[in-house]
Amino acid sequence: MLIRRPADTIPSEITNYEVFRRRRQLIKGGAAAALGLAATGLFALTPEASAKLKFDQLKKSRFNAKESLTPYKDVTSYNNFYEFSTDKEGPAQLAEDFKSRPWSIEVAGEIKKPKVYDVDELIKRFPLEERIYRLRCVEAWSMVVPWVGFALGDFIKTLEPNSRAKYVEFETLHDPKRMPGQRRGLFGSVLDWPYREGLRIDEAIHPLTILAVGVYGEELPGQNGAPIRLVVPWKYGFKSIKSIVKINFVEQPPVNTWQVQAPHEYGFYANVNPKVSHPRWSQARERRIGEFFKRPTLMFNGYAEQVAHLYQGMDLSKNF
Ligand SMILES: Nc1nc2c(c(=O)[nH]1)N[C@H]1C(S)=C(S)[C@@H](COP(=O)(O)O)O[C@H]1N2
Ligand SMILES: [Mo]
Repeated sequence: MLIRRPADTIPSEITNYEVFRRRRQLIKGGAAAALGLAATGLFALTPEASAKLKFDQLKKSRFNAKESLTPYKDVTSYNNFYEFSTDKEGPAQLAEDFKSRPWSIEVAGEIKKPKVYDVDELIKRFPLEERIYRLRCVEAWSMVVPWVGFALGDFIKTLEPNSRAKYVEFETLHDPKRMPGQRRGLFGSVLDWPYREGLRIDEAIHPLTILAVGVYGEELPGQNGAPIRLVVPWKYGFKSIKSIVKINFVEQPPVNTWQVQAPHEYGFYANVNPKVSHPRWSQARERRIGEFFKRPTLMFNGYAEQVAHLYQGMDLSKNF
């Protein structure tokens, strides 16, 4: 398979991610001041040592949405993350102390060299970009989020998928000790864990599809899917799986968690489509968080120009 590097990625560019990591370890360990390292000028310590670490030198993307950003407060306190809680405010509270290091990601299946990656080893290989995307939840609310991440396609290219790699399957961490929403309750489990998602390989390598590691220039908070999550902006939010531990290249279409849960309501494609209603509500309009009046939902969430060709000839009401 021939996978070309998207035109907006400059290969010579390297991230300052290693500097970032070193700084993070020092701050987290509280060692910087004690060792007097701040004076070396290698890094700058923020006054609040507990603050999230910041990425800098981010590349701007040609895909950035030109709309007002949803405030940081809303992006990080109005969440869907059933591993922690089924209400919107729960994840921010319950994921506050979520430990996202050390973290490994198993990459397996129809590729040349299956391998287990340390998340930081992975992140430092790619130039990080800011990607300002609309996020449209299937529940008919939306946000505009400035993610930090890199194109999934750039990573996939290095893995050398073979001709049987037709789909990519993703899995979230399954660890009920760290994710209270995964513990069994009186009525059993909320979802069939681990949370799973999948993309067709051409969707996975599309330049809009990213692995996000940050938001608002800072590392991802637990509730947004630390340390690494998928973002597919033309699909309903549930496709953008959080806290990924496994990426698997397969020949057969994978089943995703919400499809298993309610097959007549949630399909594999989940492309944002104002003309195809959810069985229980219309998808024609949405509530942008922070706005009073509803706004019309755009075909493919406003990314039709970039992605419509992927679905040419398909009946999108059947392939919902
Ligand atoms: N593992 C996992 N990933 C998930 C979810 C989840 O419950 N578990 N919720 C999804 C849904 S429905 C949405 S709308 C987005 C929300 O992402 P955000 O909370 O970062 O805005 O995450 C998606 N990814
Ligand atoms: Mo969602």
